[in-house]
Amino acid sequence: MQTLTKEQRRAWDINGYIHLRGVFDGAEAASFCDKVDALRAQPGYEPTDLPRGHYGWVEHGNPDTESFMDRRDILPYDAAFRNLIDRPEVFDLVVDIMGPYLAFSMAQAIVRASDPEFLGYTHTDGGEGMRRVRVTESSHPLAMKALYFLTDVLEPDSSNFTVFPGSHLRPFPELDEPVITPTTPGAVPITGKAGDCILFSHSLWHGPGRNTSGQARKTLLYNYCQMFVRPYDYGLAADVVEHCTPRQRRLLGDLGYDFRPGSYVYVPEDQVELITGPGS
Ligand SMILES: O=C(O)CCC(=O)C(=O)O
Repeated sequence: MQTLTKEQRRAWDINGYIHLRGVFDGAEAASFCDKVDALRAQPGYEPTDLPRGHYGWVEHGNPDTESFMDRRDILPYDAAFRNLIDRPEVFDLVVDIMGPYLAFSMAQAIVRASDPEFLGYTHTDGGEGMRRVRVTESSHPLAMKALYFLTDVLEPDSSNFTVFPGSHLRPFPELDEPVITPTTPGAVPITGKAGDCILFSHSLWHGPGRNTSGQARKTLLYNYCQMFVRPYDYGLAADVVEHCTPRQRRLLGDLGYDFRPGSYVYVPEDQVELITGPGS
């Protein structure tokens, strides 16, 4: 398997994120864009009037492909979404960062519309509990994401994915302190091309910035966690498992045997071989 270069490892350790360029070529990025647009005609999980962080079932999304969309649990919709979970160029690096005892925990497609009213927001991943957990520099993270740009983000104010480098390792303002926003000093609005991928730690403060560019930003987000962490899309991917390779099945929680006490905390004997093997 590939491993991080020295520069990538340094970027991960110090900044909490890595920018991979050209993971998809233009044609593949456009093809993923079409697949994301096609989700709108189908039922699925989107933010509804449920409390923050929860998703409700909708019969279809807004058909305007430039309007906001946040669709979760997207693996069942297309083999290309499924196969992205362990595509070697990125997955190898995820394994180098996370170690082999990992699971796939969330697949999401987001469209950030051009909308002067939306000012963006900044957060860590994993809800209220994980916000208060910061592992050390030399530790594997609890969770991380691969964010794929499907459209170019070449200028500021294009709903740039905005990060606070190094914030994954230090105390950062929490609930009782001023709210961190994409314009707080220290924010870095990332620019990149369709097909780039950003790997980032769950504890990095990050989020979308405002978008007055006239064009929506379209993104895929794939989340990985340590196997003992409960996945976001828990149980929802069961119907895709039958189409998956053994490695993909394992990443989606299929241990090869029924759940027994100790499962997921202690892993199957073939875990390392399966995760680091050829994958097919
Ligand atoms: O890309 C976005 O707009 C939001 C991404 C994000 O904040 C997240 O994945 O938690």
